[in-house]
Amino acid sequence: MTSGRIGVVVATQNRGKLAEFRSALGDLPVDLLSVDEVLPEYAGVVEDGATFEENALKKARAVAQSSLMIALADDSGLEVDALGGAPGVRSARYAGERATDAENNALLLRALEDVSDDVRTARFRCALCLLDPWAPGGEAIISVSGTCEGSIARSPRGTGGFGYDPLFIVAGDGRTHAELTDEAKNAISHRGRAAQALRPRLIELIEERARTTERISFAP
Ligand code: ITT
Repeated sequence: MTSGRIGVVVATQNRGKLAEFRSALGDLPVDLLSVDEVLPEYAGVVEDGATFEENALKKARAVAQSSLMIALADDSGLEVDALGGAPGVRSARYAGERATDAENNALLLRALEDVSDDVRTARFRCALCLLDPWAPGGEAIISVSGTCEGSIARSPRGTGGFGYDPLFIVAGDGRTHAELTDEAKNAISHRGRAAQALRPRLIELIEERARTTERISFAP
């Protein structure tokens, strides 16, 4: 880490999320470190929260407490209206505990087989939690969120992104998330929007840290 930058460990084992954070926030003086390099033993948390926010807080707390670093966690998923909001917080495990993206997508297509095009509406939601374990007075938590409206295609399209991206048609665009470049997805996606909401708060934190560092006098 170079001086004047802060290190933030990204509390995710999903490489797609990490890449999107690096693209959305990489211009800030922040080193977004992967949890694998900071905590090689980290095996994730039990994601039993009822909301994306609860799960994001749980992930951020686990990683911040183990690493003693500022941690950024993301909990996200797809809500399909015709399925009463499923898969929701279970998006990663929709087709089973260790389901692959292909298995989750196949199950989603089967579940929507008889659902007509006009009622295949859905949205991605993303809750971000940034936790600073060194904040004066205890841990400081920044929570932000983002959504992206769309609908579910009848077959996969595109090769970009990850997860349900090949099935998620962006409202008002017509392309799936997987047909967009990384930059174009970040400009409109649930995660990109949440990252934009986080940006000013993260800048404040960096400036606060810079002021604190100026007050520290190092022995010669
Ligand atoms: P971490 O918990 O380690 O961050 P994860 O992939 O298990 O990784 P979640 O528990 O938040 O993350 O599950 C989110 C799932 O929702 C993810 O596995 C995808 O299936 C789906 N998802 C979330 N954001 C997505 C996106 O931008 N594009 C496509 N699918 C997405």
